Amino acid sequence: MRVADAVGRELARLGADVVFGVVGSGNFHVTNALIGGGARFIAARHEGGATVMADAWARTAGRPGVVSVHQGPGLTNAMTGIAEAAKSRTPLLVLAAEAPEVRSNFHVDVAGLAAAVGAVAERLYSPASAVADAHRAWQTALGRRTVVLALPLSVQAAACEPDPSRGGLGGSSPWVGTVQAAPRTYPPAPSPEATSALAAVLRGADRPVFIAGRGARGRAGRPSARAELERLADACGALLATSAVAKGLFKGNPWDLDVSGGFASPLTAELITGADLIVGWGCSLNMWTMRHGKLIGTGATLIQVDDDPTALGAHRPVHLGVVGDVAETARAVADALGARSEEGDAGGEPKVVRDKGDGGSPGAVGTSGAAGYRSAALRERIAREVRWRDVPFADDSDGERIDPRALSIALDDLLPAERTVAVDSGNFMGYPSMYLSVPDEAGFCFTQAFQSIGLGLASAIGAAVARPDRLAVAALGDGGALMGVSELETVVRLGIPMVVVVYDDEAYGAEVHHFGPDGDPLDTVRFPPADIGAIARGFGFEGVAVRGVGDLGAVRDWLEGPRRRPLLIDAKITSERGSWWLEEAFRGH
Ligand SMILES: Cc1ncc(C[n+]2csc(CCOP(=O)(O)OP(=O)(O)O)c2C)c(N)n1
Ligand SMILES: [Mg+2]
Repeated sequence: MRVADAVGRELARLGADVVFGVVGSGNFHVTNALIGGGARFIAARHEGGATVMADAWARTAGRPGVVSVHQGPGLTNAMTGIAEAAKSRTPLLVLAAEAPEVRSNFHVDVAGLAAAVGAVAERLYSPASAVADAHRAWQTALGRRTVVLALPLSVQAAACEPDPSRGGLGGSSPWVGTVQAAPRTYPPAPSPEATSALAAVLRGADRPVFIAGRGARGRAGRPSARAELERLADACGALLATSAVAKGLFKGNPWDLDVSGGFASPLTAELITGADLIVGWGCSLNMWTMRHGKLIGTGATLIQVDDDPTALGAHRPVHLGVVGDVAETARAVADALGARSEEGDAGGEPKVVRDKGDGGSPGAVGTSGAAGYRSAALRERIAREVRWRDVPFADDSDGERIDPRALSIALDDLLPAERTVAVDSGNFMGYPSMYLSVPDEAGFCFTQAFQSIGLGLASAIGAAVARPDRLAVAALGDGGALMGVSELETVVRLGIPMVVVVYDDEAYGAEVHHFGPDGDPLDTVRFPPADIGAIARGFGFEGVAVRGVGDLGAVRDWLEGPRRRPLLIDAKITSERGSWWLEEAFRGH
């Protein structure tokens, strides 16, 4: 058997069941072997798109993504997506054909490229070791790493016969003996000392807030840590928030403050700033999530729980760092606090012991739990005010252009609740992130760790493939939309009934708002109007221009069905105002 076939088959057997890519000569056989092994292959139109699709698929499905690329330019085209995935700790395996001979036109330093963007470099070293090498790469990816597996052309083409005495290719692998040892306990439980220390701090807290991050999301077949965190939060009266990448995790909980950080609503920011204890659960508490520390009240205690010891204190000093899996730690600490059992609490109302009636200050400790930060009046206030769409604003739609807030609120009303929202980068990005609700954390795909524009459409495609039961909504700026435009064809070809919303200000708005106030010339970042609806129609979309909420009838009609073609909404938005959340971004440059 050829190495390319053995490796493809083996990866399919290990669980690579959806593979994205762009096929050239160097990854032709390995891709076909994956398909032969049962994988579904999704052809993208650009390797950047393919990689982002695989990344978004992995985030949404909670399993390792796989992307297959040609040697040389296939890999260099994929680099932005690889950087995004690596920074996001997405479990992703990049199958990168390699031309090792320096004289080859296709030669690049694959390992160097991988290392340059924080990915792990792996390689098929020889025909004899190739399948074991692929195993090792898969295992490393499972450990939440983005792995670039170089597939040298000569090794791929060589013969490799599995040892028949050890079972051959099939149900049980002849190479499993080479798999890296699993961590001693998985998921890692916190130490008893750390558990009691955290329980003691929670016991003493008057106004605790939990902020859950990526590490609280479900992965590798495990559900999210929502149930465990809610049980613990009930026991100590904590309010619940998330970082942007975990938006939706506590959807429906009456104490959910939604996203902390730049996207936080005024009430969310007020309540987090008022906390005397903030616990980051699988959350780095970085400059985005904490608004450069502005959301941390004077004297507040900071705690971080993470299964990766190197994450603790990486962005800001914490008073206590706990090494442990989020769900395991929350469960252990809830037990230590004597919280009611999960079974007993299932579906039960969160406890509010006594209302002090002041709308914000903590209630009294009761027998079945602690009021902590919670009171009946605060619960009502959260229900009334926590969503951005409930914050009053002066609508500056003028008939020619629609206010992006009014647009987003109208779309939130129109689009079905079962949706997956994927957001590109740019000035506009806060509008969909803040005004569109999502059903849970899998319903929000936020590929922003590298702050690249142009990834939003491919993110939406990957998420849509993972969750075909939900309506995929890609929210893009006009710049990002045109940068990633080739994948419109992929949406049409795959028959995905997607809604693409373009917040079209005919500019790189982020730069306009960044430099405009200084009086700098802006010609390099402004563009003539483009009929993006017509461009989309050329790809096979339905395309509509929207200049006011009155134009959204076309969206309503489309949603009613039969949704035969995907829909692109070219929303001509007002753009007088820079986004307030971007000030944070620019401070982080
Ligand atoms: C790949 C890449 N190139 C350039 C940038 C710099 N950049 C950040 S936002 C932005 C403008 C994006 O324009 P658009 O998609 O229309 O969104 P808007 O800011 O107008 O809302 C640019 C060019 C970037 N982040 N990523
Ligand atoms: Mg723009």
